[in-house]
Amino acid sequence: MQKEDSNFLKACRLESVNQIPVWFMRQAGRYDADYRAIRQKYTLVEICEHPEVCADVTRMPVQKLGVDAAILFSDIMIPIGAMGLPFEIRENVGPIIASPVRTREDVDRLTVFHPRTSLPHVLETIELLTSDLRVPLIGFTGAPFTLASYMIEGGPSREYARTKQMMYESPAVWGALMDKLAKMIVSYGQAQVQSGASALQLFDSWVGSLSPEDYATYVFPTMSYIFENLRSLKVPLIYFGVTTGELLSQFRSAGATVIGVDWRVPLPTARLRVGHDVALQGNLDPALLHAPWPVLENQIRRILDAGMEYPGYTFNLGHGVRPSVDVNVLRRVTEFVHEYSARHFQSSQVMSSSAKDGVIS
Ligand code: 1CP
Repeated sequence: MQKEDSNFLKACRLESVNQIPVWFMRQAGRYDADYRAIRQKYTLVEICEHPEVCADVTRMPVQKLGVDAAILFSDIMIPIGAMGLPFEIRENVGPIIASPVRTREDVDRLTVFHPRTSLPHVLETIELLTSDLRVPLIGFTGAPFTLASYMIEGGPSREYARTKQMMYESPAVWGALMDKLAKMIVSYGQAQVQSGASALQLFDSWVGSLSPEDYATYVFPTMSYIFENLRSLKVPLIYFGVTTGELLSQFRSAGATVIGVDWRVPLPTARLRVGHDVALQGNLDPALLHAPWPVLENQIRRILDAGMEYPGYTFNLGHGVRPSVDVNVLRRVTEFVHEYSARHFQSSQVMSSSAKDGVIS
């Protein structure tokens, strides 16, 4: 089967599928013993610098879970290092930046790099993967607000106080930072697709900390620019953030073609907010992966019943897989989504053909 005909890409293009495609955000990672063993030998950044190892880590969830798409193993911070801002990934914390971006001079020092020269290993990994993966590969980047939050705060944050302070107090500096990140994201996204990625996801994990008004003023123009410039690549452009229920209509008008929904927004509500000409992706609460199976199954059915109402739906979590999840549960969820949705599509086909027979006879 050509990757173009895969259920995942069909769902992203709003075409009909014979079963609902599944993948999991953060599907490669610490819940998996083989990943933990590789991490004994390499840091996360070192994995990314070794294309063979990085390709293996990317393939693992496809082989083990039977998911319908692979996502490049990387981190949203990798291109930030290439912009000349050193970072480290601290165990159980996340990205740490020793010299955060606070002034106009700090922004001006960031370089807009050429992915081929500065991140050749990322593109080599994509090339390796697209030659032998049987499912589409999703490339990704962080989106400007979320990247800026790490760059300005210097690490993970809860309040984003300094980030918002720069936004409100120094809009010109904020604008310059957004512009630089947007240019980086466009060229990095283009390079990933040119190397073989079949879709791009923009992770704006923390943009839900903004009000709809502030999103419209301080982020929307940058996101529109990015989507406008990535559109000609003709691949699905997935846009995801946490607690972004009130921003979903703006996600759609910014130009995303697939909207990632977190678990706080029921899918029918998300549909009302984004309309019918974009695809949806989501939205099981990752905490449910620890629930007893009957509870979990019930909630998956509820999500699938809503998702399958319209073409253009991919099953996923409402945020990333947690390290404590049992790999067997992820496998069982994947199988259940496939089987349940295949039965649904088969029976609706039978119903529509018997309805046709009824008209003829
Ligand atoms: O070394 C480790 O194993 C540490 C955990 C880890 C992993 C597995 C980090 C540190 N990054 C990653 C890989 C990663 N990061 C992937 C892998 C591909 C896959 O999905 O299988 C992806 C897509 C990311 C993207 C990423 N990094 C996001 C966006 C998605 C999300 O979960 O919201 C964010 C916010 C980051 C920053 C980051 N990197 C690592 C951590 C622990 C964090 C979050 C820190 C925080 O809470 O702010």
